[in-house]
Amino acid sequence: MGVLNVTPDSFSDGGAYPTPQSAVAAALAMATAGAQIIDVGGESTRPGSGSPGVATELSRVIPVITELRRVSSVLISVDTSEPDVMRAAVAAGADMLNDVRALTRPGALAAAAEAGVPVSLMHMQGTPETMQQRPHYRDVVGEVLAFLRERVAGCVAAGIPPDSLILDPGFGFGKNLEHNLALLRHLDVFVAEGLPVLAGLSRKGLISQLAGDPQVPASGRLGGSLALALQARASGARIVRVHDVLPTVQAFRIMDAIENNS
Ligand code: 7PM
Repeated sequence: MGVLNVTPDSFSDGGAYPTPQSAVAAALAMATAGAQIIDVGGESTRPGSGSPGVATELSRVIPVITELRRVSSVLISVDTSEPDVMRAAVAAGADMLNDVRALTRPGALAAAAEAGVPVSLMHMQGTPETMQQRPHYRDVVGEVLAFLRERVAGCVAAGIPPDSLILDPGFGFGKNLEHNLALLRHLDVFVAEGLPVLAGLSRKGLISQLAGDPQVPASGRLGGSLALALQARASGARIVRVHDVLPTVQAFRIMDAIENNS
């Protein structure tokens, strides 16, 4: 899954696209590089960020999804928590929903059920505004798992088929380094639920923390991002959300060849 941020303030790729066409060109480049899904997001969920509002989010993502659908059959995911954006995105051709709030906003469960597409459910502690201030867990793996199970039950009760759900522990979303490492070490626990697992680790802050240099900018985190993507893949993650598609696909193809299952 390649990340396509269509926000003016994206922290990690700095890429503000001046037009829908330029965003679509970036999406096509990721697809050519081997991305099977393009995740189009119009809300910055960076720590400390506010919500742009539904109208702004719609104006950012819908023209891009419409144009990408017109020119490509690559799978399109929409990164949103807003029911109106979910509905409009699927009407414009999106193939799946990626909600960092796991369909907790009013109307989101019903919108997703009506849309009839797969949904990724992510765990977050707190809100993007405050989540990194003081993350706390007694048992991070158990608590994240319990949350995701509760959301799966809520989705099924709302009429979403269980086999269209994807689980995501939400690396960096209300987690400190210790929490992120525990989730990564125990990713098999989530895989054992029997649903596909999505892991988003690309360019995240834990890379700087582990590399011992808080100054490493997002664009200098490729080595760490690749190590984390390979680890997630080895643990059974089925979808890895990344900014750097070409190097990630290259690394995955090498591993496929070594494992002789390419
Ligand atoms: C700050 C923190 C800025 C995190 C940007 C991010 C995920 C996601 C994002 C994830 C799923 C980024 C993230 N991360 N969706 N959206 N899983 N499902 O690095 O881990 O782009 S935003």
